[in-house]
Amino acid sequence: MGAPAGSPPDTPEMGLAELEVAFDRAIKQNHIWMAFQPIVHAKQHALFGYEALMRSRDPQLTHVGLILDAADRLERTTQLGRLARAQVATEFAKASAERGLVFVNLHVRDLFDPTLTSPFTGLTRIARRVVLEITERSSLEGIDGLADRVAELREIGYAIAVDDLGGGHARMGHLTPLDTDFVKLDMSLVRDLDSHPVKQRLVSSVVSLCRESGVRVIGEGVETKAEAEVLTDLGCDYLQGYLIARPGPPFVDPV
Ligand code: G
Ligand code: MN
Repeated sequence: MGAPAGSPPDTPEMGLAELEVAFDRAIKQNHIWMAFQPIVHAKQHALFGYEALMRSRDPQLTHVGLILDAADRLERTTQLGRLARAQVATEFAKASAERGLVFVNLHVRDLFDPTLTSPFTGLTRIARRVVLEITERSSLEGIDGLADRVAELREIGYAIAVDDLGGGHARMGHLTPLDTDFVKLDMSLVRDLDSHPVKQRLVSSVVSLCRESGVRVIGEGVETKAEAEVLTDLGCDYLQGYLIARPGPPFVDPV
């Protein structure tokens, strides 16, 4: 049997049974880990927080895309999301307050996962230091109970970010139906921003719309000084990207 159409070319052509063995091993042997990438204030470059990003050191499911595909095919994305959030909570519970906030990616289908609001999970306990990033790539429109659920999450202390704004299928005219604290500009908008007047105008209108409603803007995937400077001049609040630092292993705080 072949890989499903549209899969990345390096998807191993594994049947479900074989894939399940590989996926279980990756989880049991701690081959899935969380990297952290700093987010800094645009003007002073002082640390504001980190985005937690899933990584793989599995010999077979060698990168995070393969892990996510496997979880999808095996219908175990909920389990994978819970594992990632538990790992983030463990790392961040040990981190000093100077580490700031931790931004955690949340798939829309995990928005209603009861572990997010259960008082017994690690992430809930540190909710006041957590920003849940919900991607704008999959449509947020027409999800029943979305506004109530977001209100419930914020009540517990989580902040909310709309991720990847302006990337993929997102419709810019339609900012977002979410009541949000942060907006993360997709890196396709950030790339070569200094030489693209149209992108500059888009970023500038997103920034002013956000300002009006007290939403803070993060530029993602910043790779050059010129991109960082233009973002800062256009009023973007925070920066993240290889220019500042690549995602790295969990930090160790001196005790
Ligand atoms: O979908 P989301 O925006 O959460 O994805 C972030 C991804 O972008 C991560 O996989 C991260 O490793 C990657 N990334 C972070 N900074 C940069 C960057 O400056 N350039 C590029 N090309 N990718 C980046
Ligand atoms: Mn993200």
